[in-house]
Amino acid sequence: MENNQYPFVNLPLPYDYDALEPFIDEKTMRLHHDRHLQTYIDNLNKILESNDPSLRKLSLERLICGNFRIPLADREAIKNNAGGIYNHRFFFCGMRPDRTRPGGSLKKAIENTFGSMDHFYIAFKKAALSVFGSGYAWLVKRHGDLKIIKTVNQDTPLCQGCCPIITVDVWEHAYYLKHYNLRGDYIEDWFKVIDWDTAQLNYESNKK
Ligand code: MN3
Repeated sequence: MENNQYPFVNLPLPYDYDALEPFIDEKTMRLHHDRHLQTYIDNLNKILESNDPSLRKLSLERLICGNFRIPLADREAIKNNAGGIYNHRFFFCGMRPDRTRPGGSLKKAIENTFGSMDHFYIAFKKAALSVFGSGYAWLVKRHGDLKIIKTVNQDTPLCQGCCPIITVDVWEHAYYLKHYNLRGDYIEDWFKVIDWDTAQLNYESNKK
């Protein structure tokens, strides 16, 4: 991942703000990327600036999963803000406007694990709907097996030995302007902008 160390910067989206219309609206994408993600970046930089300089050499993953050099008092804030950066980048880069289709070894693995693509979508939607409060639903690979998991707030699957493949942000700020309280409708729309090519690369690169 680019820009994996202090100073963290807000990398531009790999598509225009309005590119995911009509599924994800432009205003949501602007606020989500330019304000929500920016805040995590600013907060993390600020915490690192006021800490031991050696922390500035740690990768985003190390900051999330912990390191003996991180002072106890800052551990939670560092984990949350670094997680906010990691999760948002992963989520934004996992979508694209020109519709891709599941294929290759990932599609086969999904069909083997869940029975069919349709069964996978049903199970994924159910998991994403059942995230209580704010968090994410993920398709991950763990010990070679595919699994759908949920994380709360800005926790990530990284420290649980999981390799993330796709994720959906189900914090209300990700959908409220367009879908109001209808998280299920948002998830259905998000299905249409999943970047399955990137998902396949994630699946292959994480192969153990
Ligand atoms: Mn978000």
